Amino acid sequence: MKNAPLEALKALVGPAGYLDAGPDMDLYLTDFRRLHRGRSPLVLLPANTGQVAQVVRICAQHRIGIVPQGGNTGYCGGATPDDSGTQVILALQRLNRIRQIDPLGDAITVEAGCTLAQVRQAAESADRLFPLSLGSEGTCQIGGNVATNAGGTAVLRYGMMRALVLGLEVVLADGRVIEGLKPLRKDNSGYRLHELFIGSEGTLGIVTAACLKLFPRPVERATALAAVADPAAAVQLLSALRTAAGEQLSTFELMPRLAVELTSRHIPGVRDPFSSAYEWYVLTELAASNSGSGSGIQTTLEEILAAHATDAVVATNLQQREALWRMRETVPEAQRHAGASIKHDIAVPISVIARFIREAGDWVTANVPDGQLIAYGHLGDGNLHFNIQQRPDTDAAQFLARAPHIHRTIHDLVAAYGGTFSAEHGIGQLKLEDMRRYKSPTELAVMHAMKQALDPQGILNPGKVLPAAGT
Ligand code: FAD
Ligand code: 2HG
Ligand code: ZN
Repeated sequence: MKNAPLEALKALVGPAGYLDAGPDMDLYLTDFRRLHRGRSPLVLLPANTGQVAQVVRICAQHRIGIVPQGGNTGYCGGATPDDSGTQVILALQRLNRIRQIDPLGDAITVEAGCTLAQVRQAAESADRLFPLSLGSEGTCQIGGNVATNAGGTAVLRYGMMRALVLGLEVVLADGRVIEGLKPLRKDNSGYRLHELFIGSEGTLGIVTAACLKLFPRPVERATALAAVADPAAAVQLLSALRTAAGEQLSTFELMPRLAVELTSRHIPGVRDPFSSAYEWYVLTELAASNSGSGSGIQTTLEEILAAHATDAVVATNLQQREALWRMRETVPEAQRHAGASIKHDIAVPISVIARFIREAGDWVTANVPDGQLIAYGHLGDGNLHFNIQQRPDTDAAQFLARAPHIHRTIHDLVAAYGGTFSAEHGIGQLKLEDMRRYKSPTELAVMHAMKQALDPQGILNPGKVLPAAGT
């Protein structure tokens, strides 16, 4: 027998607007990391905000759970339905128009299903920069970037996605729409409502469009791969670069030797640019937006590296710069080629990060003989991907079976250092236990109150972000 609400949803979006069977549907049911798999009777592909609002209204009427999905590159299973087979997936990919570019006001208004690469390209065609920079930019979508408050490799200078949003258009859980796309730099007229939805992972509202900040395009860049003795030396280098270059310092990414080895082995075109092997490396970049200012960023970079790095390769042309960036951006891909990985997306205060890496690294060496530490990432933001890579010729299933114990130990240590168990990837369905363990009862109670106020029936991305109350 046909299910009347599902038939109403299909009639609403039309034949081009849904999938209810076939291999294409499978892509929506599993996350990028293949950690989660769910079931769903229907993937909805609405064509515009009006259709999204009507879909939500029908779902609200029948208490049908809705799982918003963007590019499905998220790391925590936030866009994957549960296995009840009752939740519908709401994919935003057809809302993919650039609505407006305002180079004079440095703002761009885009629909949620635009890919990040599309938005960066649109900004560039107006001689502006949209600075969010993620390895997944060709696939992830602006709605997903907003919903996860994405970070990446330019946070040091431009902030996370939250800092780049001027306003949002959001469909609420009852189908009403907040039309908040004003490109205002200042607006203290009551609560900044759009802020609520940034980082809420689809649990408070569905983002259908965003008004984003643009910046002048850098006209000069100086990029280097530096070798340093250890993470403490990397932090000293960071401090020296900040002092010398101020806000021109836009990237500071740490990589261990294993990252260089894995990318050189598994990624075509990547090679170690040094003739000697070093223990630790930093990819760093200074960028100047005003040519002829006498900024001399290349000279600044070379001088600081001469004083603070063991060795360094400074890119002298675009091709060399791209090769250095490729090494950093393909570390996750190289990790996949090399086998199983137990990942942590943590942040601790920069002043203690070197001590943290030593203590947590010693624990890994002593307790995970079949794993190798590959701690890399956004050192300039105090954010590390403290990952443990399965050693060659070991058993993946045995290695992964110990993941819960390893996560617990590392996250407890992070908490002792005053840090967080989720710096940029969010919570999704992966880190609900951590929410319960590390968030205070007061923090959780306020989050539940916000959820209750905005989605009293609990139909928006059920089972994500918030651990069930009282469990
Ligand atoms: P999805 O995975 O589709 O969804 C993520 C969450 O957002 C889900 O909870 C979903 O329900 C919700 N959501 C999606 N769209 C909407 C919407 N329109 N309205 C409401 N909720 C919505 N992340 C970083 O922060 N920094 C990095 O450096 C980084 N690098 C990456 C590199 C690679 C190679 C890969 C594969 C991923 C990387 N990521 C990184 C993770 C991921 O790309 C980001 O979290 C990204 O913001 C997710 O966007 P998406 O469109 O794929 O969202
Ligand atoms: C990155 O910074 C991403 O490359 C992915 O956030 C990190 O795979 C990871 O652990
Ligand atoms: Zn990252």
